[in-house]
Amino acid sequence: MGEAVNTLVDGLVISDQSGFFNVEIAGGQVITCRLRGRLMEEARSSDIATIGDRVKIQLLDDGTGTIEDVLPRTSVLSRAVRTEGRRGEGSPEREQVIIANADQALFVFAAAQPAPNFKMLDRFLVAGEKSDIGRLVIVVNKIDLLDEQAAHELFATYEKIGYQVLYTSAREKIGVDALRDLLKNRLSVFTGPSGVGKTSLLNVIQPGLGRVVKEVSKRRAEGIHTTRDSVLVKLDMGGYLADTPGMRQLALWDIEPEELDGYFVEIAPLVSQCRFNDCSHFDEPGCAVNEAVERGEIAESRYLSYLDLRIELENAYAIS
Ligand SMILES: Nc1nc2c(ncn2[C@@H]2O[C@H](COP(=O)(O)OP(=O)(O)OP(=O)(O)O)[C@@H](O)[C@H]2O)c(=O)[nH]1
Ligand SMILES: [Mg+2]
Ligand SMILES: [Zn+2]
Repeated sequence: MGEAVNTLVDGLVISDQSGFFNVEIAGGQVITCRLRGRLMEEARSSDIATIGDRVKIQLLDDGTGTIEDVLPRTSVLSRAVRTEGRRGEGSPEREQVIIANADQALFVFAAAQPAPNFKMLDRFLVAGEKSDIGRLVIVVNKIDLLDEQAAHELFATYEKIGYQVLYTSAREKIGVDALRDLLKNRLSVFTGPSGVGKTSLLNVIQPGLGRVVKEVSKRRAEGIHTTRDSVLVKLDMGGYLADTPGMRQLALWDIEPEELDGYFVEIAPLVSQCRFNDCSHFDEPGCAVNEAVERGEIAESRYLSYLDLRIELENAYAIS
């Protein structure tokens, strides 16, 4: 450990790996830091500092630093993960922050190989709506594998409810300019299942990075989790883009069953029209959501996602 130089420097966390944080400071220099002891204690139950965090660091004379302070976050995209901790100690779940302070989240799915899992997409959208991130975009990659019409039909439900859907191919370089326009000068994150082409898209947007991608295994089209650690990449054109490891599961964090309807953008505006103000939209009489589903104004698949998640949250609530 070096001696402290007594001034705090502002920085941005660009990677975090088992307790070591790479922090970019003014001028682009990257300093490897550890958390100050007091923060380390807090870090047991949540990611106290993670990619996207604005921090104050103390520079040490050996070229490393310590994170002294983490500034309040403007947005937090997170999920619940099981703690590996000892039984009977603490909570069975902890918050895993996917990214802090993002201006924009891009949920990347493949048009095919692997086929899109819409239940999973609906989970990401709920987490996104909860996160306070200003803009959520759905990226449909690998459109070279499907004809355009078919790809658009697959995601029509999401365009209809107002989400921006971008169709891309990292392989054929389709949609890359539109993607660059979106990413320029913003702090964005790529997240989604494994093997959909997140890293491939990043490599196309910023050639020369050489981030590793691997073939999706033929037998199990779900992919093999090539990217293991999240990293926030500084884009030459301006802005930052986080490449994150593909997710097999996304458990919702810190969402009460009663607030779930607010995170389904097409359900939220109807809630005040239900007869009962605590309507769960299962089968209560006078439910405006049910009526909209029956009239075909709300997609059945989205309503079923709502019901599944609501049951999941009620169950989680009952045991905690
Ligand atoms: N046909 C086609 N294949 C693609 C495209 N983009 C990526 N791939 C292939 O899909 C596989 C997975 O790509 P990755 O970029 O590693 O996917 P990822 O989403 O980063 O996966 P994880 O890091 O595991 O989360 C690789 O074999 C890529 O070559 C595309 O647009 N079209
Ligand atoms: Mg990857
Ligand atoms: Zn209702």
